[in-house]
Amino acid sequence: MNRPGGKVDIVDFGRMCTMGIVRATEAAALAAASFTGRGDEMGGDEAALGAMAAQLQKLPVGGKVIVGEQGYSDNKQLQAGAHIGEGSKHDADIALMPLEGSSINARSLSNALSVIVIAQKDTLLRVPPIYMEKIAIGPGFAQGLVGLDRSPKDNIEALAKAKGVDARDITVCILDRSRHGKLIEEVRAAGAAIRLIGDGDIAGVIQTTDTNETGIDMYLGIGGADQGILAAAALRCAGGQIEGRLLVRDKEDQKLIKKYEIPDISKIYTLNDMISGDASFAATGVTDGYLLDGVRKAGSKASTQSIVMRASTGSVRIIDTIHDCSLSMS
Ligand code: VTB
Repeated sequence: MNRPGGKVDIVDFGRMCTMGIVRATEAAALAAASFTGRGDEMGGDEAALGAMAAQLQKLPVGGKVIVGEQGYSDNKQLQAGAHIGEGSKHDADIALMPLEGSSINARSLSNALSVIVIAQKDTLLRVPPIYMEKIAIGPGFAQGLVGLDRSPKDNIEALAKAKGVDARDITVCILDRSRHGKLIEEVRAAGAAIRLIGDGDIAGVIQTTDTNETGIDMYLGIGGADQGILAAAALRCAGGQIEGRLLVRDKEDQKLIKKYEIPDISKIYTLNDMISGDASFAATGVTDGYLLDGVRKAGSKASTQSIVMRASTGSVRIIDTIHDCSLSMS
């Protein structure tokens, strides 16, 4: 941060903070892993939050949390609006989820992750903690090939045509929720297969970027708005398209829409609306998933697997780390 002019430019913060954000997702994943399979969602959340916060205080820039913890914890260090890092100014925007998929982790199911995004200042969309309808596909397709203004059938057919396959060859990832009953019927009627997931729509969206490996072509459905921003940041780095539309269900949601000064609730947000500049995205597996292996522990040693991607350079690193848990993390 002590550079001439005192400014952190786009390239700088990515280079400076790549390992810093991975250390923070690793620490959160290791802490959350102590609660894997123990039926204690809150315990996992709190442990991950504390561990991530401690690491993020050491980030060599000043970051403002734009998408953060939603206030259920007494630990306010990573709430939206909080300042993190060593720099005193607001150099970068931060979005984070110390434990995405706390119920997955509590039940020891797949795809629980710890996630952080560091983005250029004032480039992340601030969204209320409500639901967001989402559609996402991976890279290599014409912009606007699919969209929330079209039916699932139209979107599936458009993607199948662009891939030169039949609609039957398309697999759509959807959160397993009763609210998706009609969507599931429509997708099946269109001929596509569905992979239902219990939680973890950030991982679901990222899986569209590597269809050969994951078997997932498209992500559809309603999940958290915060997860939408983090998923958009992942696609900013890995390539791909996402659209999101906020969903107001009741008066509480309406109050939040006012509080967050959202002018048009029907607006369809594109990837650029959700994240308009450079970003780095880091995630560490807590439990095993399509994307990453989960934490493994053996005696005083533990291993983690992380992915860190930079939009400005297109680099994608998979980092396998051995941790000696008898020594404190620093
Ligand atoms: C999704 C899922 C998350 O919240 O965003 C979901 O990806 C949405 O809320 O892992 P509901 O659980 O109410 O459907 C999570 O499950 C995190 O809580």
